[in-house]
Amino acid sequence: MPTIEAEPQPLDVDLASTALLIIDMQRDFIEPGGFGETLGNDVSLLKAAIGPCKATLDAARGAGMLVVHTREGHRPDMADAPKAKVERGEPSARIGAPGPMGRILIRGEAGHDIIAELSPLAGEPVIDKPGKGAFYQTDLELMLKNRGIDTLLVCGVTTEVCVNTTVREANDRGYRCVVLADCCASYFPDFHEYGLKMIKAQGGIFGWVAQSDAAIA
Ligand code: C5J
Repeated sequence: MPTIEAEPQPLDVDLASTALLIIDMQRDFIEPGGFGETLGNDVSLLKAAIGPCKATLDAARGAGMLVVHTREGHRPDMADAPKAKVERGEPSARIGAPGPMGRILIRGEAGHDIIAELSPLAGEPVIDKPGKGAFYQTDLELMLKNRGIDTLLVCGVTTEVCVNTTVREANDRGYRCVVLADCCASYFPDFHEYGLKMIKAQGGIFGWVAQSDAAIA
C-alpha cells in the first residue's frame, strides 16, 4: 500500500478507497472580475495553486482514482441562498449581483464555472454546494459511501474557508483527509498557513497535510 509523506505522520493509502476532492476552483474566486475580487481580494494569490492542482489531477486520473469537483453557488432564483449570506458587503458586489462574468456565484453563469485548466472530465462528479462545506445540503457523502471511499486528498480554495469547513465536516463523518498544501490557497497568506496548521496540530486533529509531490509519488 502506498504511503504519503505527510504531517503529523506518514499515512498509508489504498488508492481504491481514496478520492481526490477539488474544492471551488471557480472563475469567481480565481479570475479578475469575480466574487473574490469584488470583495477586495488580490485574486492573483490563488493562481499559485493551479499548477500543483493540475499535476495532482493528472496523477489521480492516471491512477484511476475517483475525482470529485465542487462549486460554491446558488440557484438562479436564489431560493437556496440564506438572506444572512447574501446581505453582506456592498449591494453591487453581493451574491446574485451582476458582475463581469455574469451574476456572482450563480449556477450557470460563467464566473461559477471551474477554471479551464481543471475542467472536469465526463464522468467526474461535480457537487454544487450552497454552503462553504461540501457535505452541507449535497449528495457528496452518499457518493463517497457508494464508492467505498474512506480517504480524501483535498485541494482547492480557499484554505481557511471552504477547504477547512469541508475537512472538518469530513473528519466528523469518519473520513481521513490529507490536505495538499500547495494545491490550496488563500487571499490571506497567513490564513493559509494557519489554516493548514490547525488541521495537522494536536496529532492531526482534523487530518493530515502534505505537499502534492508527496501525494503524486
Ligand atoms: C469563499 C470558498 N471563500 N470557496 N469560498 O467564500 O472558500
